[in-house]
Amino acid sequence: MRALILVDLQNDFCPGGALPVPDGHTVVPIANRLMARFDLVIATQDWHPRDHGSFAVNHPDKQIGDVVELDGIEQILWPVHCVQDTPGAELHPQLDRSRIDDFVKKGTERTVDSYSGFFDNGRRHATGLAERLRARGVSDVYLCGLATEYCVEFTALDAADLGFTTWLVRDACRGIDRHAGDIQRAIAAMQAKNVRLVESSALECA
Ligand code: VGL
Ligand code: ZN
Repeated sequence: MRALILVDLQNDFCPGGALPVPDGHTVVPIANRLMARFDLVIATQDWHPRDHGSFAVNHPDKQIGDVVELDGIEQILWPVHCVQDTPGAELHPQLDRSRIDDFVKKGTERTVDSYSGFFDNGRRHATGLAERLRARGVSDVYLCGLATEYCVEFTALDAADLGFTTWLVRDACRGIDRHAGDIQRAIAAMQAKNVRLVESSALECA
């Protein structure tokens, strides 16, 4: 059984949003086509309280891009984004919600960030996604969405670690590349952990 996970296809990660991923919106039509090919589709949403510790504004004298320690974990400071119940946190309006079976909200705890759809960055709390996938008999997890080297990568590495056969739908992901090469490094890191690469075209004609 295969599941498609749509990672953070939210307004704030698309052009015009608070933390835009270059060309992030171009993933949406690909995701819409892919969903028809899967029995189970789950969408993750970054879902932060306004006082979240990953926001630079919540740290005096810190700037966006600075790195701090948050509850003992290294944390990049981001602009305010994906605040709960704001338009920026909504899924992209062109995403076909009717085909999404389930939603996972993450990053809800002020004191820790959660790039992965499975665990917070400290791996202290699980979201319940793994249990939901196992309950449905999922063996293979396919990932698409934003951003390649943060939430997609962390979700992929956890999926592989949890024993799912894990696939990155390469052309259905976009990254930030804060430092040139970040996206390529992320893809290599995923491959090193046995994450397989596939193109959406191969899934659409299968
Ligand atoms: C993300 C940075 C901060 C992501 C979320 O979805 O990749 N990146 N919060
Ligand atoms: Zn976030």
